[in-house]
Amino acid sequence: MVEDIKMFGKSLETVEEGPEQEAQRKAFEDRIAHGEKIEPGDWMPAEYRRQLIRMISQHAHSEVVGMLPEGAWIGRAPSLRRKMILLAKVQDEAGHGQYLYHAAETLGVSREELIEALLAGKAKYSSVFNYPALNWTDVGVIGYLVDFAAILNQTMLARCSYGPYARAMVRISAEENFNKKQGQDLVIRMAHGTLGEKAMVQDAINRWWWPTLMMFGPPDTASPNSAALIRWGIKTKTNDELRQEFVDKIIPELEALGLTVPDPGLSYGAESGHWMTGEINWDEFWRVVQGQGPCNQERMAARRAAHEEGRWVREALEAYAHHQGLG
Ligand code: FAQ
Repeated sequence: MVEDIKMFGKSLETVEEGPEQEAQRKAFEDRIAHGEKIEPGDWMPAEYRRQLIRMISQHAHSEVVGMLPEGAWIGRAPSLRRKMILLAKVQDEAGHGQYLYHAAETLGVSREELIEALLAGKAKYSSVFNYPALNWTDVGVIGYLVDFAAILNQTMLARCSYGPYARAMVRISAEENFNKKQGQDLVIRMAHGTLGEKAMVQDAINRWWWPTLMMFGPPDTASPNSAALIRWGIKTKTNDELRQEFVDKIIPELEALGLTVPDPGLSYGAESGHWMTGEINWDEFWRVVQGQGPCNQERMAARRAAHEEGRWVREALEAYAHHQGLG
């Protein structure tokens, strides 16, 4: 069997699988089955490497693009305290992008290639960040719903079989928990505020509910990558399992605040103990993933502009490194 990984314009690895590779693959899978972490210099199947680069780079891009909807509100935060909290959160997201690009680099791909793929529209980032943050309340709802969804996913990934990704996730999840708390705090205050404030927070939940559910990815029946990811211990839960966990946790919390979700089909299964949602609009999800969401163009334009504006900094750093004999 020939595995030829073509990604970011170059071939990372070409492996002819004979008896020797078969034995390597078996030893590799045994290590994963025994809960050992795979580390950068270790032998790994080309497809394992490809899946990790795909997923970690998408994750990194999501953190960086994810700074945009909330970042737009830093200048309009209603108090100094709220401004400081939001600044710290957005800065955390930049840091998460950094950890993740580093983790991807351990797999033999450069940060420049990854960013180039994003800017060329070849790499994905989370669909949820292609929706607009229309008012201040959205900042709270993004923190509460989107960060909560991200935490559930990242807590699972902290147990993933690839060491650098798992370790990045431990740190990111801890920071993300604080980020969620700022959102939850804002939502609780608004829900207990004036009628106008409560209406605003309900409106924001109505707009972010479905995009948050879509964040977990397509249903298991339409998820081509899940089988390989689960087989190799990269993901340990499926998209639908994590989505269900989120719904079961968040609905009672929202109910306790007197808030609802915009889903007439929502029901509680007394026997299963699970909240069942109505049908998710997967056509909308795929449209957004394919670049036709409300803000895809705006997000990419912002990233391209930031990349251009930062060019002189990168060039200056390179020139300095060269001058010091480091480049
Ligand atoms: N958006 O076969 P599957 C955050 C693509 S971080 C766009 O099921 P997989 C922090 C998928 O890539 C949020 N595309 O894929 C924050 C694949 O396309 P490909 C990001 C999506 O990998 C909070 C195709 O569909 N988190 O929020 C999406 O098994 C607040 C088929 O899908 C991560 O990236 C989507 N939602 O499962 C920042 C976590 N879903 O690559 C600021 C790591 C799927 O074959 C503010 N990633 N696709 O061309 C994962 O856990 C997984 O990759 C999934 C998707 C669960 C996202």
